[in-house]
Amino acid sequence: MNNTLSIIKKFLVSNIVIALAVSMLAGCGKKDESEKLNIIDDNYRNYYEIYVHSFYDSNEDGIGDLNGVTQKLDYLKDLGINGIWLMPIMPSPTYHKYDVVDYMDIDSEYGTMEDFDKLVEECHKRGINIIIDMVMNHSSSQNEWFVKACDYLRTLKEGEEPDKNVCPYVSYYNFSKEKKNEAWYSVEGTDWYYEGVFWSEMPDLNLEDDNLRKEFETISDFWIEHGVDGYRMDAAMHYEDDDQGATLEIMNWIYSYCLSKKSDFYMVSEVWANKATIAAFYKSMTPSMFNFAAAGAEGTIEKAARGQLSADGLVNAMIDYQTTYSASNPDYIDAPFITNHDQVRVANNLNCDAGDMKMAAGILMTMSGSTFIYYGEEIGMKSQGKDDPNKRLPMNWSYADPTGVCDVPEGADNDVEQSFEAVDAQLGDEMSLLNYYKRALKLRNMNPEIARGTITREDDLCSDSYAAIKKTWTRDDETGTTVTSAVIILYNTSDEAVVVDLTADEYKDLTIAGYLTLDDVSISIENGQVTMPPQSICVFR
Ligand SMILES: [Ca+2]
Ligand SMILES: [Ca+2]
Repeated sequence: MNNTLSIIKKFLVSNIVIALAVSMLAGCGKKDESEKLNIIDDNYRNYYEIYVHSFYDSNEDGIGDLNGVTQKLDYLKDLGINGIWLMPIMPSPTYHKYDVVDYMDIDSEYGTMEDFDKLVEECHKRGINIIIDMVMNHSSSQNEWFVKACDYLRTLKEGEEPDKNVCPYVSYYNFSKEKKNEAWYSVEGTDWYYEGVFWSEMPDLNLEDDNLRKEFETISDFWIEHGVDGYRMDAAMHYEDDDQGATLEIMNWIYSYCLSKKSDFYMVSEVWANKATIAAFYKSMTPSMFNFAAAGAEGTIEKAARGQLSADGLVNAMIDYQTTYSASNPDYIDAPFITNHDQVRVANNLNCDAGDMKMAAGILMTMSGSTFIYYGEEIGMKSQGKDDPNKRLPMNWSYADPTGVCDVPEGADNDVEQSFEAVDAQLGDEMSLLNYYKRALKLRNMNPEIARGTITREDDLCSDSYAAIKKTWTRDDETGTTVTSAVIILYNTSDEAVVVDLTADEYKDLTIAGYLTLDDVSISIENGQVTMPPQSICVFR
């Protein structure tokens, strides 16, 4: 179901999977690690969300930049990432840049178009796709579209109606003589108002206007020509706040346009809402919505990680997402994440409990779809309080070596105490959170069924403290032959070891394809019994 026609580009897989299974059965553990990876070039990817300002500063001006991202691609590749999402990179007056002045340029703080081209080239060399934040609900009030529209309104005589044939920009935004609610602001020097749902300096765009659509088609041509592989759609559910049908049509229009220009174009949309609303937006027939139901302090992942949700509850939630989202779009690709740039970081939510944080990472990395890691999550970075800048603090590359470490963004605190080591120290510690993430991503990259398979529940392997699912992946190989493979994923989310019986006929031939434990305890099958350490995950074939 997740794997039909349009989405999947190449199938390099099936034979490697079989070879891998055979080699592991034979106990062949000395092969080069890279040989076991089974990374498929489709739109199921392991993404990493980057706030460029706080990631890596290549020229010592204190601000992270595109060249800094390029310099850290090997770090990301080594982590197991094969997609990056850049938060807004276009010219903007704010620290967060979610108010765009020019949709076809790079903010000078971050670098140049040449730097961007170089970044894209270096990403693609490493098999890393790059998606950019496309902020289409609103522009900056300094965008020349808005400036010209307001200038034009100021030229109108008393009682004269605006004419889009004279000034097309007047239809790019929502102007009215009536202040409809608190989100409508006065156009200075006129008796007109404009809509700005998020902020007065973020006027809402009118995406039903044909001329504006042509602008975004030209903008899409521009970025696709510069090599982007997809968009992250900011505030997608707000395109037409009073008309969900119109918003779905807008999402479908921009996706269809981009797909017509690039046949494997990816799009993931921010619909910050509950499961039912996310499902409604899948009716746009665009590939992905972030799974906000699984994210954040009250989401499925963190609740299961801290033991508030049983293992059984966890796998039931996974199946529920699949059932609910696929009913709207059978080709959907789920987009789970633990937290993003708008949320309190997982380290805070889980009280910096390394075990719970590893469990959260393990759950995420065994979920279906394209996963998203927010930069710094892999080293357990903390946020502070509820203010956004404190959720976007500089990446802690090293506490000893300041090279590349960025200044805090405007409005953030300079003295946030971190609980975990920086990247350099964690890389050298096999039991660190960072190395757990690497193992989790490797497990995912070795077993493509984890992202792509259809989930069924293994009732006989489910209880409160442990539970198992099967993920079955059916696809056509390059010769057109239908190939099916499956993995079973067993979770012990409890703080106690559990013994699970695998002697039943359907389980007795299973072999272990990989596992995730909190420390260096290994998992093996002894006389048909598998002992699962506290907070562990095991993948069987
Ligand atoms: Ca810089
Ligand atoms: Ca809007």
